[in-house]
Order: sequence, then structure tokens, then C-alpha cells
Amino acid sequence: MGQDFTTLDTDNSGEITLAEMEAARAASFAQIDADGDGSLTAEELLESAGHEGRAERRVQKMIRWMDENENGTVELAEMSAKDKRLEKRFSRMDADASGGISEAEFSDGQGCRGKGHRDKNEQKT
Ligand SMILES: [Ca+2]
Ligand SMILES: [Ca+2]
Ligand SMILES: [Ca+2]
Repeated sequence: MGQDFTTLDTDNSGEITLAEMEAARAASFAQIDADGDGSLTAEELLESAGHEGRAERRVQKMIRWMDENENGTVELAEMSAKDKRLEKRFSRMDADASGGISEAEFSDGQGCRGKGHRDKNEQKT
């Protein structure tokens, strides 16, 4: 995902809050939801994936995975329910637990591909 700090920090507070991350998710949802009816159809998802080779299979899988009420489309609530990674990612990136991600924390989190990244800066109590 190519999100950058300034795009996510919508109120320019210098920190990204969980609400701002959720807003970003809602915004990308709205972008995919071409007809704006609040649910993503396979077609809309395919359109956003650019109809590339394996996109169709991926889209079908994604819908099956997220579509809790089995109406064949993905609603924002369904997406949020499944996307627990967002909150996890948020608290992991919010290193000082201030409730917001600073730019430094953000770039740290983007660059870090797993654990074992921090070494000398780690403080032990
Ligand atoms: Ca902010
Ligand atoms: Ca739609
Ligand atoms: Ca659904």
C-alpha cells in the first residue's frame, strides 16, 4: 500500500491517529465503490485491481473471506471486521503508545519488515 504520512495525517497534527487510519480505509473503500452504494461487488473490486491475470481469483477469494452475511458483496463493516491487522499495525507502530503515530514512528514502521529490527535503541527497564 503506497500511503504516505501527509496523506494519512488529514488534520496535519503531526500524528496519525487510529481514526485517521480508519478514515483512510473508508476512503479507499469509497474509491473502489464506483457506484457509491456502500458495498463492493466483484466487478468493482476487479475494476480497481485492473483486470490483471490473477485478479479475478483473488477477488473471489477476498469476497468469500470477507462476506460475512453472504450477500455476495463486501460492505465497509465487513471489511473493518476482518481487517484487524489495522489496529495491530497501529499499536505496533505507535512505539511510545501516545495514541498517535509520529512521522518518525511511521517511517520506522514502514521500513521494518518484521521483528528483530530494533537493536541498539531498545531500552530495557
Ligand atoms: Ca493527525
Ligand atoms: Ca458498489
Ligand atoms: Ca456482505
